[in-house]
Amino acid sequence: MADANAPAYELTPEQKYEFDLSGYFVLRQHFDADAVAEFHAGIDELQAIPRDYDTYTRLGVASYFLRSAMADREHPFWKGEHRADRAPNPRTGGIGRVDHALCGTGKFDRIVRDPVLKAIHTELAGGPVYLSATYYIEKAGPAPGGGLHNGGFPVDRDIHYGYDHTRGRFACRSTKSVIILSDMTRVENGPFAAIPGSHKANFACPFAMDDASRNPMAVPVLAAPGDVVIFSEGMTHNAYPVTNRSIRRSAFFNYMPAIGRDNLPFQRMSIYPEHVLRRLSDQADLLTAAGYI
Ligand SMILES: O=C(O)CCC(=O)C(=O)O
Repeated sequence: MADANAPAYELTPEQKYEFDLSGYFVLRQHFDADAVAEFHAGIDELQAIPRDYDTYTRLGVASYFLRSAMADREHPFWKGEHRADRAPNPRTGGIGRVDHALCGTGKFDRIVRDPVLKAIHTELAGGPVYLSATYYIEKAGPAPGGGLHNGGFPVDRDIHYGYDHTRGRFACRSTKSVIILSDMTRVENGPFAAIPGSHKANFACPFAMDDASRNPMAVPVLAAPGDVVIFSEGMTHNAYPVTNRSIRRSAFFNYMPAIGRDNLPFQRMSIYPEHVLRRLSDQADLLTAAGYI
């Protein structure tokens, strides 16, 4: 008889080895074309939300500036200012990133409910996880890749990669699924950038961190729409610059085993607003952090 408690998916020995060694692996063609189209529609919905403090606060979505903008209605974001690598799409005016995306669209719910992603991130955490951040990134080329960030050194207990040798299981504090929504099979299109193995680094990276294309340790993670890049947030990462005029879109889902430094009160999510908890009431475990009061 099938075990009702068995996880929906278990990492293969190859995936475990690759994740442990490199800090990431790619699930190829995890989502089909219909799902990809629905996620694009979700981004369109998020971009259509008026960018004013009261609307964002009422829905529960957040500016990508997070705390600094959400705690200050006078923040330049509300006056239309943006970071260079988050400039709105010059062709559509669409904003480059909206945080707490689940609060502004139901069109990412298929990702929340995805049993395989849930099982993978649970296995990588070594126990139950909750969704601590959901957002998309859109860049209209040409656009910078943004600064490479994180790594094994200095140790950051809130995001570090871990493997528990005593129990023989992963013990990662923060892992992400990057759902690829546009063609990133060519480096010109600005694929995800990774420094493989950097989640275990014992030194700060001495190479250029402001641009992956100038860092000899970085590699492009080439991927197609429907692929999912699974990575440890402790691995040094960001993106390659988009050097042509393509539009680059991906959705980010962050899974953590417990509330960390960044969760309260305006950074990552620790509890979702009522309207999201109602809509996704079958996923309550993923939407609230253990121990949250
Ligand atoms: O745009 C990307 O692919 C990477 C973005 C990134 O580094 C992040 O969201 O932490």
